[in-house]
Amino acid sequence: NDPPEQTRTGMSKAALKQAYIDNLFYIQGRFRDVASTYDLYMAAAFTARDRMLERWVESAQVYKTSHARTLCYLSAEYLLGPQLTQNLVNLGIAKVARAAAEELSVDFNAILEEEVEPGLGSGGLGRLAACYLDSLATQRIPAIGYGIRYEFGIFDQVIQDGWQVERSDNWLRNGNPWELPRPKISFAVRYGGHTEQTRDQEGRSRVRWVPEMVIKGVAYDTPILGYGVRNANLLRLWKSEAPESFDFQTFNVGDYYGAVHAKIEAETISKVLYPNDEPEAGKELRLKQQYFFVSCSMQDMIRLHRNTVGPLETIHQKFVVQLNDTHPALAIAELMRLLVDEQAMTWEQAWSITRQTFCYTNHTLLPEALETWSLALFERLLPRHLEIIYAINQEFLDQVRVRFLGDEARIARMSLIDETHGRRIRMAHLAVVGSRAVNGVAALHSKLIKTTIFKDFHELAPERFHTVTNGVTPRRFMVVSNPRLARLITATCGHDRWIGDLEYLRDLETHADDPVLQARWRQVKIAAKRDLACWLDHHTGVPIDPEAMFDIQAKRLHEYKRQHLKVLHIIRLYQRLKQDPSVSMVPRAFIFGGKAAPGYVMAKLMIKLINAVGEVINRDPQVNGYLRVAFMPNFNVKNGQRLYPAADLSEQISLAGKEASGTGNMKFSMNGALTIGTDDGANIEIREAVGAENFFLFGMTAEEVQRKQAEGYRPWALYQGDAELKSDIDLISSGLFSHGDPHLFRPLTDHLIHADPFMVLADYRAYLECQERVTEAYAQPRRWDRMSILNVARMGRFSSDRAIREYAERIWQIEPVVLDS
Ligand code: 26V
Repeated sequence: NDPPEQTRTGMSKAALKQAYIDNLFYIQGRFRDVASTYDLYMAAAFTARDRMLERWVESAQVYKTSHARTLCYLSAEYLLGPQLTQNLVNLGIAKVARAAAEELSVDFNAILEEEVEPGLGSGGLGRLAACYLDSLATQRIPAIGYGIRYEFGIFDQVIQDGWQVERSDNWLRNGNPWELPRPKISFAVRYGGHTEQTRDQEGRSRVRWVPEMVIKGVAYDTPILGYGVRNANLLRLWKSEAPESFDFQTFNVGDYYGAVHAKIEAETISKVLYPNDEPEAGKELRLKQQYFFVSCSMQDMIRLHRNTVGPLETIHQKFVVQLNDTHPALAIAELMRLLVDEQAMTWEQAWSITRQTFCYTNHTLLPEALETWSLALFERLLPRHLEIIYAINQEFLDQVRVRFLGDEARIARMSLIDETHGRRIRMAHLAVVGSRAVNGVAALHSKLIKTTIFKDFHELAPERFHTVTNGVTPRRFMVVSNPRLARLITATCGHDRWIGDLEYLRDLETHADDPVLQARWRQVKIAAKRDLACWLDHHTGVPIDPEAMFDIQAKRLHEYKRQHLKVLHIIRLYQRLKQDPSVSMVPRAFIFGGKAAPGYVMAKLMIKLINAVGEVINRDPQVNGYLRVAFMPNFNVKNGQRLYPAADLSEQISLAGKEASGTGNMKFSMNGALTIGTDDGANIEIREAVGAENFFLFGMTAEEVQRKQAEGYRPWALYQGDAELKSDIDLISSGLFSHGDPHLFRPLTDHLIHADPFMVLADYRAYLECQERVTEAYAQPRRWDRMSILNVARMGRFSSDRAIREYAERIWQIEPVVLDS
């Protein structure tokens, strides 16, 4: 038993029990017998947090005294997911904490359901940032994650009459036990106004920015623990507020309403997350958000450097800044401004430091996804930064001119200013020019950025281009979300070292044919399928037989991800059954999950189509013994954790060349699902790792796609030339799935037949044939089990720990810092 003074840090069951009771009383003001489930959740969270703080303070101290090189990860999104179990696992007390709660008659599963997740991201990019935080701490890399403390995260999705309806995500409503407000860590952020030329005491010319508006950013810190180590890092999110000097008398004499309005305007900046896959369309607030968090973060970095080692000239030796896509690329201009205008450094020295500080990761090749800002908007909001960008551009283009004499077309292509679509600033070009390293997120993607969007830049400086294939954290996506599988793996391998070093999963390989393991493996899968079926029945009213093959596609709704290709497959099977009711078929449950950007009409129509097809199939007794379709509402981290363990088949069917990496593909495979996928993103590397014979590959390669597009792609001919394809599409236009209305899905079917930019029709046949091979394999359970075990055994490479080690060694040059004890 711990002595009573250790009840805030003790790890024994007795100490944890006492801590629950104390936290319930002293923080929630409740006795055990009147506490709500939410009170109990909060008490558990505070019990975990108390134990995290010790490691956190210790890490901060060691990082400071060791002058350790530190990473600043800048990301507009962090899709953290529920924190409690994750933190208990990383504290190493998941089991004993549950036992302690249960001895107090607390239903631990019920309190876990109470937790609201911080949905501060829209999809893969934000979740990647969260996996990297976990792995940075686990790999002992000193790091600070910087971002925005959105008051409203990604919307909650409800399905009404088959349509997506968005509900605001008021995640802070009941308080957030994981964060610590730091009111003393705050910075002024300025907007608008104009600049003036002045001279300093030595007579050198300087620029003064006279802003129109000043707000402040306040730090909110969340500790991030590593697994199996004492290291803890820091996620620092900025909240916007009106400045302290806000004062009705002096601010704006007599203008009470104007003053209140200004306060609201300041608070609006960190109010809401814009999904990153929504076209920005002149969203002034989004630009304000980007500058807001970047300015706070750069000021904080300078402050930290001053507090420790000192001379500003060495800041690039102390810090590396990693840009998670272009959303934080303004940091390059902001650091220049801080060094030149506020710290009186020369332009040359400031630029040399800046260029050595930043690294940039690109996450998409889609041309419509590359960020640009209209020059007029930019100038109005950030006049000084526009001057800085002009100066960077001029210097850069002068170098290009010298290298490529007279090649004016190249100059226009490489300029930071796009003059072809009304003058716009190209954020990707700013990111490349201001960084010492640029990387893609999978091998194919990294190759493609060098030959397409950054071809000219690659010709200029090939040594700056790198590749780091994405990874995901096995702590959350195996241990937390699939405890049955984790236990079976540990029992089979005879150790749990795989949790901290995923390559150890290889120890499973020799057991792949063991009938005993296979039987247990199947039991684990069916148990997860039962859990999911129960949840889906409860939330969608679609009953699913756990014995059916669970065929799952869960990801953002996008034409390039081709959820409609999956729908065509379902319709084909439906028609086959209707035409010949005696045909035998492996029963399949098709499960979808994913949100559509609120303004993306086609993606929302795809959701409606999935639900409409489901409605017809699920209630038709002639087919519903073989086919079921369910749409999981509100796919987020928490709901994802219900899907991955239960999947037999993982759908990764993007058009080759379009999915930069994908990370869901990794989460499914790590949980024993087999993949049906195209030659795209990380699919290619997953297939290499697990073996071609354990992966269902279909469709065109990225090269074939390029060739076909160059030749002139004609979907109409494909539609006319394939009777089954035609009849599947025609069935949608017939009104069968829309209560007789032939118009509802016309935008979708017309677009497929006449344009089909993501070549659904070109891959249709290959996809159906490949699905036949899937069916055949599933009909042989022992073969399937073997493939499933081998998939898990060979997924070690896709741990985010490996990805972080590659960044640290090849790109950041940061060494781990070991804490003793
Ligand atoms: C942005 C936009 C903006 C305009 C409309 C269409 C559109 C479509 C996609 C995007 C993507 C933004 C960046 C992003 O989230 N990329 C994802 O990053 C993941 C982590 O690297 C990666 O696994 C995914 O393949 C990639 O799509």
